[in-house]
Amino acid sequence: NPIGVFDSGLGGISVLHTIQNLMPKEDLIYFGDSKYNPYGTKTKSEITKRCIEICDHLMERGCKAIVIACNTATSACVPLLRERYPVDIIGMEPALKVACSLGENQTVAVWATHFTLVEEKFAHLMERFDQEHRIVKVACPKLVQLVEEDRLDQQETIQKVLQGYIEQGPMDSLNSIVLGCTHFVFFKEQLQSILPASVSLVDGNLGTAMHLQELLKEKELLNEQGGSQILFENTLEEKIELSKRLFQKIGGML
Ligand code: DGN
Repeated sequence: NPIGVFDSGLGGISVLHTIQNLMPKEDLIYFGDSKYNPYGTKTKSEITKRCIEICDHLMERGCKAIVIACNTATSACVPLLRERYPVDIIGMEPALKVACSLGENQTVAVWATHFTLVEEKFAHLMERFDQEHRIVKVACPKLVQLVEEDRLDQQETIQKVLQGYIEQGPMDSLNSIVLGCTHFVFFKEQLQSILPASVSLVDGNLGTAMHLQELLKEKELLNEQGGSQILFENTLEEKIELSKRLFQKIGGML
């Protein structure tokens, strides 16, 4: 049976790639909800409704586990989805823990959607770290748009947008930026090239993929043999070709 992976659009393709790297023998279905993108500016109940519809669909497809490859959707409704479905539901979380484990007194900028940053789930996460570290939140909606609109080759525009967000965070003694939205991982290289080499970029993709692998192993659901098949679905038919292109751009194998 396949593993279902979904996002509000195309950002989760970066997670899909990490999953494929780690578990090359699994069949994967990627579901992008581009028609309803962005989730970052929607209400909790709107996001939850979309997520239920998508998970119902992935269950009908026989998925043995579902990855919410979206920090925003995870903040909105992961407990509810876990109660509702009989398979493992794995979510995303801004990798603040990783960023704060890089040293003492870290200065960290967390880039995410507005929704993720104002939700309770993130407030709890902050509480665990903001006594000992300096953490600044930066909402970056334009980066989501650049991916959805197929504008990743517009280097100059991207540079300006990234620079603007860098300036919204703490510039002095910055140790790391947490990429707390799956769309942002596509900008990793370019962002690293305009930051001092001492600034680390941290994302939660590998953590999520490893967690998924552990859960599948526990239940003896890991595929030991066979090649993987990847199926792309989207609420906007015309985004499927772009999905495949993005997947290959970051090194995914079709
Ligand atoms: N990719 C989503 C996330 O990780 O939060 C959000 C994108 C959006 O819908 N704004």
